[in-house]
Amino acid sequence: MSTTLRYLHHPASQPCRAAQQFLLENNIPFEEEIIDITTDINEQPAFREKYNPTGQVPILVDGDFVIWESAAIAYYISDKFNCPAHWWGSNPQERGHIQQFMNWYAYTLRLGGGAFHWTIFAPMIYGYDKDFTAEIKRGRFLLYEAFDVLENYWLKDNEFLCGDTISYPDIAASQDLVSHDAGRIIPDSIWQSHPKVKAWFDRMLARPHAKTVSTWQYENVKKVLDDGVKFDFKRKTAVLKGTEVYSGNNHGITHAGDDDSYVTQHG
Ligand SMILES: N[C@@H](CCC(=O)N[C@@H](CS)C(=O)NCC(=O)O)C(=O)O
Repeated sequence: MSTTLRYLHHPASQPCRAAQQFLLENNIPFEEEIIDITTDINEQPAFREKYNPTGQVPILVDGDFVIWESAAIAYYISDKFNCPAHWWGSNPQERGHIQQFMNWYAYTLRLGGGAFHWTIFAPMIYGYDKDFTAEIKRGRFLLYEAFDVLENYWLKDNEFLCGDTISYPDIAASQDLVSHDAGRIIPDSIWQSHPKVKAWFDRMLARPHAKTVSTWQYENVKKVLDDGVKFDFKRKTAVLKGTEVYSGNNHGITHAGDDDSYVTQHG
């Protein structure tokens, strides 16, 4: 008996858009369920127990099987539905290179996402009276450093990040840049000094499914920047924990990590 895949996600989220693009690129049927992460729905114990102890999206539900982490979702789909080998590599070198990218990316380009988070969403969550200059600066530093490595290593001799055919890293990384592009985080000077990254990003954005999953982000972030629209964040905790590069100034915000009782209790 086949079950319908359920995909729990939010379009403001880079990893959600990436795994969704992967599902669409491979014509995998699924039902989508938007989890509104501006509320605290995903912080509820029942949600965490049922789907993901971290409360994060995306999440894929396949019958009784639940899997979270965007890259793991794409890998599972690829394996289960025999997707073309170019997505995750067809020989040891290709597979190794793809894993190399995903590991590099998680601690560099992905963390640079903080530049977007602290510029666009953080004021709505924590207050417009707070100055996030230091966090934004740190995020931009990580982002621009990652641009250098993309330009001079990953895209040095090939059209796509891990070779001359598209692989999952291309989707993951280009969806990071979608957030920055929508948020106007990347100055013209950075695009101009990284022409290979620019050409690759334009190529990725031209894919029909890249547009499908990115439209919400471009339209809504434009409303924030041009019309001063503010989302009604009901939560007062992080939305993008993985990309919250921290400046050391807590602005009077209570972060779970600032409460040392856990460490004190557990030694
Ligand atoms: N490494 C995870 C990151 C997932 C993630 O950061 N999700 C964020 C949105 S971008 C989220 O669900 N935030 C809500 C929360 O942390 O409560 C992945 O690739 O799936």
